[in-house]
Amino acid sequence: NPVIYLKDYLPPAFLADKVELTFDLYPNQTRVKSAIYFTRNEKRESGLPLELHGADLKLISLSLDGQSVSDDRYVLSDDQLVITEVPDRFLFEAEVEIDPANNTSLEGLYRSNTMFCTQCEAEGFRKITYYPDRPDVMSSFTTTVIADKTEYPVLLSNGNPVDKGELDNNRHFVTWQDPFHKPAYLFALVAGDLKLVKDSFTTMSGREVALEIWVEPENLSKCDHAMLSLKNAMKWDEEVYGREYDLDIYMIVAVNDFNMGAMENKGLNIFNSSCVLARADTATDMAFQRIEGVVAHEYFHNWSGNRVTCRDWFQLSLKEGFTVYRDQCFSADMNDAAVKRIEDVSMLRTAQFAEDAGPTAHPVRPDHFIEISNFYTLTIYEKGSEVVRMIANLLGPDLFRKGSDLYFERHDGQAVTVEDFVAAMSEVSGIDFEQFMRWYSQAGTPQLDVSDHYDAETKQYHLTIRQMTPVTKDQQDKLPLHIPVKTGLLNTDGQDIPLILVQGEASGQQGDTDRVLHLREAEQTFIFDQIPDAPVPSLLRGFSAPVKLSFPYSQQQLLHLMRHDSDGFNRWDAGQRLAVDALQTMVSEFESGRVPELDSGLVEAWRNLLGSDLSPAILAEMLSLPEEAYLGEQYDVIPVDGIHACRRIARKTLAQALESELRTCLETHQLSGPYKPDADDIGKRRLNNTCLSYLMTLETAEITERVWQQFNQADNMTDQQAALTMLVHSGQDEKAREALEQFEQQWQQDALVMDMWFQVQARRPQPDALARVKALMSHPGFSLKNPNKVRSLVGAYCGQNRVNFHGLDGHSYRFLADVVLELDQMNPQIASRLITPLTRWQKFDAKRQQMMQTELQRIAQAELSNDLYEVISKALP
Ligand code: DPP
Ligand code: ZN
Repeated sequence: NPVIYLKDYLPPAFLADKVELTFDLYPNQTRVKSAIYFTRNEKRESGLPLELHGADLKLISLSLDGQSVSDDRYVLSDDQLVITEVPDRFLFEAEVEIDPANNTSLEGLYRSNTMFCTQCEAEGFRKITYYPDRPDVMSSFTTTVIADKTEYPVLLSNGNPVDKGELDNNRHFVTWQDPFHKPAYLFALVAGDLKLVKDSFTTMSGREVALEIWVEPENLSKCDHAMLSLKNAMKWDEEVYGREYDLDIYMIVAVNDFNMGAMENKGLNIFNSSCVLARADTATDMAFQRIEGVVAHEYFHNWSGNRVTCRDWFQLSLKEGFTVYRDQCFSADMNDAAVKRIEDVSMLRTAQFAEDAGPTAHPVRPDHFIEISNFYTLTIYEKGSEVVRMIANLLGPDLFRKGSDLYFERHDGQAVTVEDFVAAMSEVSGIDFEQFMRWYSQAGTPQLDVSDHYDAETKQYHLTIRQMTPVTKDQQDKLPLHIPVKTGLLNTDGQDIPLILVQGEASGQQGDTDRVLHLREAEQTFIFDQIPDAPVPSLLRGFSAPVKLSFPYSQQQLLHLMRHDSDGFNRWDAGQRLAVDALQTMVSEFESGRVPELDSGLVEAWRNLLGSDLSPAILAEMLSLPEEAYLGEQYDVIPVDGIHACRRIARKTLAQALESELRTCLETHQLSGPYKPDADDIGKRRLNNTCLSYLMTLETAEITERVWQQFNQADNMTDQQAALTMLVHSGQDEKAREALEQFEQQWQQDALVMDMWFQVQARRPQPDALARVKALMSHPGFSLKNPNKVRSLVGAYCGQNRVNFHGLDGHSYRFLADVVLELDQMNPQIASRLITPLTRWQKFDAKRQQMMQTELQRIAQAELSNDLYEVISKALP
């Protein structure tokens, strides 16, 4: 299992000027003919052989400039074709045979139900034909697709259709031409019996673009939201980044079997059906919002990814971090910005921080890998986005726009590096990013410890910040980072104090009420002048850097921030800190055998929230206790049972104490009229279901009946699914069984809705969960070959049902190892992702650690894919 290093990067020996492909599609014996015009790259020495990638290919024929290549001139191995003594310019032609129907890895060309589709990022094109499968080889592609006319009436590839016609034996063909040079990872092909939803968009320069969403016939009614999202994204990218679409046609295809969420192939996006299909009665608000975000994300890649791509895969975050940042800003503009920020930060702090502290921790730009598929991670995407966000905040909106304009213009058509991006930002702003670049090379979540001191005599306020990045598995030495800490100070009335900084570097003007402190040293003191009384600091406003920050807040101070902070994010965060403190106290009581009781201060804070005039969406966020996973992150050794038990007790205590307030809240925010997935209605539904699920902890017949009514009568999936979850996760087994049966009856034909049905059961807290999950693996709707099903059942159980997954009998650990071993034979990418919960053994007690390690060792004994091997070898003690 060779390790690939960034420092070993060399430009390609040959460039491809032009590529012509012909696919003769058959499920088991597809023939792929390629004609590639190669030119020796002047950046490399002369005389180098031609090295092409290739995997699972059967070579039929090979020729150079029309002459077949004799056996002694090439070497064929498992993953390469090497031809020696080639001229400086030549035409390479090959024919290979592949077997899409047996391609269960879902990389390269494969079958999903009855259609053919592709996934080439990162290194899937080599499963289609021999090619320099690396992003710095960019070429124009012409693709002819031939298939049976009846079974595959629709034949798609990148670019514009330029020719089509009939052939013998009921076959037909379409030829597509993509004028834009692209790396092979952006190649796509689809063939199937698909139906079309069509619309159009007029670009800012007045060009009309055809928008097409291709789906299986039964899904025609589920495309409106994706289409609307696409048009909004196109308009937004013109307005906010000045970026216009460049082809005459933009296609999206929905596919049921897909490893990722979606793929930005030039002109022909291929989507996991879960990220495109939505109808009020089948998809939740969360799904609607995810679709909006993913459609936009893939669209934005047309510039941040396709027109300007990555030089090598170590630069993955160059396109992903930037594009996530872009889609987050888009969603914030389309919805409630504060809620969006809260959701994104919650995910980052829960899951990315855990990754950054675990055995697979890696920098935003990794410097080595075995299998690049393992690096499509929260660190590359979400932390990568936070790094871009910090740059954007350091520059401000106008300079950031100038910087992105420069980056796109200067590098259009090129494959570039993180340095090129940062150089553009530095050039337009004059900011020195040298220290900042450590964010790209240093793994681990920085910890900031802040202390303060108020001097009543000088009226000065001192903030001392210490930073420390913990060592990670493969990086021992960490250097101080350049960290923007957006700060405000509240006076006793809750108003922001004008900030006059007399020591320390900060952006903004003297007298502003928000200043971004520039922390550069391991320890630094910032001094504010003319502060009349001891203030309450509001630190890291808007979550201005992806760090953990601790400050010895008193309960009074947190209540003050919760009520008055002008920064919506920090108002929420103050409430979360209060709740974490209260829950940690309960967990200590639980651990020492006492009966845990919820601090009455928290009850009163929540009562105040319910009486406040916050918007429903923010109120719903603020009323939600931190998730078990986030609470777990606060410990070195996670008290799994204590966290689960105490969180339940806390929820019930709140419901008992605040029953009438919760009922009032529920009555005040009832919705009327048809379902709309807009920010207001989503916020109201979320608030109502939050209140209802608190009340459900009381398990009275009346509340259960109310939930049952909602389950039965809801005209939208958000309310139906929320009610189903409340029933299935309650202690009322009979009701749970009835609801599940009815739901299955209603939705068994709809695979995406059934994913939720699997998930709700996988997350059930009752101790029968593992037995149920095992039984559901034999359900006719379940398949180990379908990633959505695996994620909904096995992934949800192992990743989200912590109290059962970490059961002390160790059965769940064994179960996960068994599933992963079986899955690795079919789909290595999904197998190596699914194993994640077992790799986090360091965070558990000795007994659990030992059982988890035993399973990892058992897996290590087997013959493994590169993907799984890399993760297991990092995770083993
Ligand atoms: N399809 C994945 C994404 O858009 C990888 N590019 O993030
Ligand atoms: Zn992406």
